[in-house]
Order: sequence, then C-alpha cells, then structure tokens
Amino acid sequence: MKKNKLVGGEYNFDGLVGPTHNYAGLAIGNKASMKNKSQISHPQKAALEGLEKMKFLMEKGFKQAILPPHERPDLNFLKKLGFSGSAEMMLKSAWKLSPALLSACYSASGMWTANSAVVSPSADTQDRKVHFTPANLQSYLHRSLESAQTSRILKYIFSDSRYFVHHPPLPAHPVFSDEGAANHNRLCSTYLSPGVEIFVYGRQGFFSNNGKTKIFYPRQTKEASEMIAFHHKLLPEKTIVVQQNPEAIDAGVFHNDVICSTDQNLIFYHEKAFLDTESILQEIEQKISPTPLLKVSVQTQDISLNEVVSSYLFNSQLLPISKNKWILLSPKECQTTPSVRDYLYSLKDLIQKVCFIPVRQSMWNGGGPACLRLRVVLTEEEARAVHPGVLLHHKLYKKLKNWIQKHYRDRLAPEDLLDPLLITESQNALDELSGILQIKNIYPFQ
Ligand code: SUG
Repeated sequence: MKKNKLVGGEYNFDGLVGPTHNYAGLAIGNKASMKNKSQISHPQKAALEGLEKMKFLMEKGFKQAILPPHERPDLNFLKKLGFSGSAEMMLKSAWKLSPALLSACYSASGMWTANSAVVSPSADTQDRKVHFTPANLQSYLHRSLESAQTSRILKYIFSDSRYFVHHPPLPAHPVFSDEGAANHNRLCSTYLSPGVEIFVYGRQGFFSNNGKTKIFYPRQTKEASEMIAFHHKLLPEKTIVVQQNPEAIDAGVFHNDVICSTDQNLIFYHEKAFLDTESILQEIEQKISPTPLLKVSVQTQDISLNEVVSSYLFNSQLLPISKNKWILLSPKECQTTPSVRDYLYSLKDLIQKVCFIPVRQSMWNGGGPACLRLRVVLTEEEARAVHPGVLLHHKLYKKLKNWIQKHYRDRLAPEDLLDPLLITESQNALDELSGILQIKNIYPFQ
C-alpha cells in the first residue's frame, strides 16, 4: 500500500494508549474519572479503539500520526521518592504507603495528547518556526509525570532546528499550571495562513485565585497561557487570552475542549463556554477579520451543561470536507444522550454529517476523541522534516494492531498493578514498538 503523500496542512498526532490503561479516579473535577475509580479496565480494547479512530481519519484522507505511550510504571519516580530494592518490592511499598501513589506511577494518561503540549504553527509565529511547549500538567501527580517524556519524544520527532523550536515546560508551580492544547484554540482562513490563537484559562495564578468556582479548582492559569503566547512569539494583535466560565468548570468541564471546538474559521461552542461569551466572540471576529467567523452555538435550553459533560459533544473532532463544510466525529455517548442526538440530527449547513466513534475506554476516564490527539499544522517542507516512522499508513496500522494484540492484557483490576510481570510486559511492548516506529532510545529503561 502506498504511503500517505507528505503535504502541508494539519496533522493529528494521536496518543497510542499504553498497556497499563486503568481507572484510578485520580482526576478530581473530571466526573468520569471520579465515577469510574477502581473499575476493571480493558487496555487492549482501549488501544484498539484509539487505533481504529486513527484509521478512520487516515482513510478519509486526513493526515494522521502517532505519539507513543510513556513508560509505565514510572519506576524512576518511585526511586526518586526513595523506594528501593527489587521492582516488586518498590511496587508493594508504594502501594502500602498509598494505592493512589502506585496508580499514579502506572497511569496511561499520556494517551490524551491534547494535553501534551501547545503547538503554534509557523504561520503564527514571528520567527516563522513551529513552537512547542510541553505542558507541565502540575495539577495532578499522575499527569505531572508526563512532561519529561513528552519533551523527549517531541524533540525526537520534530528534531530539525531549522523549522522547530522546543521550549521547556513552564515551571511546575501552581502559578504556571498548564494543561496544553486542550485549553488552546486556533482560528484561521486556511491551516497554513496566519491564525488567531485563543488561550483559555480557569483562574489566575497569583493570590490563589480560583476564578470564582465553587466546587472544582480550575487547572489552567492565565499566567501560564500568557507565558506560552510570549515564548511562542505570537503577535499580540492575533492572540486572545480569555477566561472559561466557572459555572462550566463546576459542572465538570475541566478543559476548554469539553465545551468548545474550532477548526479553520468555524467555532462550535456552548453559550456557557466562556465567562463573557458574547464579548469574546466579538474580539475573535475583530482579530480574524477579514476572514468571516462561522459560529455554531448551542444553548442551555437545548443541551444542559450536565449533558455537555456526559456526552462530550464538544470533544468531537471537526473534520473539514470542503469550503465551509464539516463532518463531526463524535463519541458514541452523543448517540445515547437524547437531547444531544436530537440536536445533532437537526444540524445542517456548516456541519453536514455526524459519524459516531466508540472510544469508550478512554471516555470512562474523561477523554473523548479530541482529547486523544495533538494538532500540529505543518507546511510541506516542515512535514518532510518530521520523523517519518510515526506517520500512519496502512502497513503501519496493521503492524500496530498485531503489536497491541500480542502485548496488551485484556483486563486490568486495581490489584493487578502489584504484579511485577506487568512491568516486564510493558517494557517488552515498548521496546518492540520503538522498532516499529523506528525510534531509538527514548525510554528510560532502554
Ligand atoms: O486529565 N483523565 C484525564 C483526561 C484528560 C482529557 N483531556 C482533554 N480534555 N483534553 C484528565 O482528567 C483520569 C485518570 C484516572 O483517573 O485514572 C485522567 O487523568
């Protein structure tokens, strides 16, 4: 089968779900994660669901690539904490201290690559290079363990300094709390033309401001968003930093990509997405001008905030099919939420069709289709400089499917995390994957 031709445009880098995918209830404010704590997980099914989503996009002609899973359990982290002895002993001691600590070291949360980094395309930056800032994800321990590996893998895949600039993650302090592209939108006339970048925060970092939420503590800070816009050399007149609606955060909208989605010049959003949605839209319209801003807005009377969260409607992927026409790739849960299903079937004009995709294993941890991917806009020349081993094509799809079926367990219960065999199995799997993706020495165990 012929490999995808390298052309400029938007590439989706999906996180391949790792062999230790489990439900540990670690993400407070994320209702699915809280609800499914200690459920049996199905790592093989999770990885296959993610891979089928990638295949779906590839077959529709979208540019699809892969980010490999992280090494889990993170034994080096346990060593840093002072645990020692055999791997089995370390697992047991960590579990004894706190089962949550052990599950944090085992979390496969690196799969949600929308949180891995903020990426600014060269069309937006003043030095005309693509800028990457891996997220520090400091809000939760299990996610904070991702940033070092994310930095390593992004530097490996985008290694050519003529095109790519890699910033270190922001300092891992609550003032600079950063959750990556899940709180970052881009609007433009075409992917490769200059765009407007929109950063969405939940609170201000200084003076322990909680952004006026009453239940959940917001993750992203204004200071983190502003710092990234500055590092990425974005033009202030093409950058917007806005606050998410605290009411939405309290309803379980822990990232902006659970309530708003953009593609090219289309914004698909709930009226309660932002603190002052109307004035934000005016600012976007002014900054994107002369390109017209196309809006699809959803009202609370049609879909409540609770239904936004349970269905993950806005975590659908907007797939452009022709000028001003899109397909929506939605999680299956949208089909089973009556108000959302009715709304989707009433859509016409801009969003022409809806396809439902099962990513249930990820959804149970609060991660929908859009959470599983990092968007990277590349010119043709930049695309040629990307490590080719991670670009998806049919042959690679088949190899990955076999690899998942060979190495992944069918089920994992919380107590299975004490099984030292899971360490060897995961390391063997990642070692073989490095060969498949032609990536050398990116894992600490190698
Ligand atoms: O950070 N869930 C992730 C889900 C991330 C979704 N990403 C986007 N919206 N872009 C989170 O809340 C749950 C892990 C657990 O409980 O085992 C978790 O981390």
